[in-house]
Amino acid sequence: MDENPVLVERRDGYRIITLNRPQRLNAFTEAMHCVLRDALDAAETDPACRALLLTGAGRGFCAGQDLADRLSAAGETSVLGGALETYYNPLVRKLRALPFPVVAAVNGVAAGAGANIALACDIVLAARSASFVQAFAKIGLVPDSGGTWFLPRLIGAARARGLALTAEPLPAEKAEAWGLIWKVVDDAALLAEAEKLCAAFAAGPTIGLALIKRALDASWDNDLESQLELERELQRQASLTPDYAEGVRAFMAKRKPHFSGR
Ligand code: T3D
Repeated sequence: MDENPVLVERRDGYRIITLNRPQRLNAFTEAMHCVLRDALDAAETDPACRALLLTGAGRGFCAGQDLADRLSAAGETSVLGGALETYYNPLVRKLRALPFPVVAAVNGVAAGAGANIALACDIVLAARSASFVQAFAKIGLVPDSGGTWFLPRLIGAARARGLALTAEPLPAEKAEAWGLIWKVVDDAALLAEAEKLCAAFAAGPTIGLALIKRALDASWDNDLESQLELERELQRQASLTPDYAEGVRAFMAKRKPHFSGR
């Protein structure tokens, strides 16, 4: 059993969560899922937390499910589905629904569910040496953790099928060029860049940012008419926040806004 499969650091206005099983490229065990779930719940309920940075310890971001837990001593596998229902699916839902921006700093290889958990984050920064691998086909599985949903939407059907069916690694620079991720950063600059982004989000209009997440997520399933209606409603909600009033006042006074997150 790992001592600390997930590390949490508190910064001014945001938290850094580090997947911490570097000897297995931060592959998921049940214990790691449980600690991560608690860490995300704690961040969500802390009013001082207005952004989150997710990264991995060592040379990898996350290699998905720890396959050592999927083979019995007799060399047998078992029927899957339970872990998706209990752990992976709730994790993806939580990352999408957190009421502040989530930045993934993909420090190395992101494979299997590890790749798709990164894609579930709002902004994906990747080290130049990182890669994304839909490793599932190599072991007879199907991309999960939202992979079959995110991939075609982010990079189109042809590229999604290519990645999922061949399980070929996609280097970070190509992932950026294809629009799979936000930005590639030099390895040595990755964490500083991700922290800079989180600090900026932590000083931002948090409710407005959360509403932006909601609007963009809903757009995948809406027709234009429904989306226009949703934008009207979310704009109404945004306009009720003190941060909106502060934003307009600061603009008119030609000064920097001081957003409170309310
Ligand atoms: O409930 C369910 O099970 C359903 C949910 C499924 C979700 C999934 O994520 S299924 C997909 C699981 N993940 C994979 O299939 C990826 C397996 N890993 C790899 O293909 C490769 O390790 C990488 C492409 C990620 C990296 O390759 P490389 O050459 O850079 O590193 P490596 O030497 O393969 O790995 C380093 C160590 O990590 C190695 O251990 P060792 O030999 O040094 O003791 C390797 O065995 C270990 N490791 C890497 N990934 C996993 C792992 N150990 C257990 N599980 C892993 N997923």
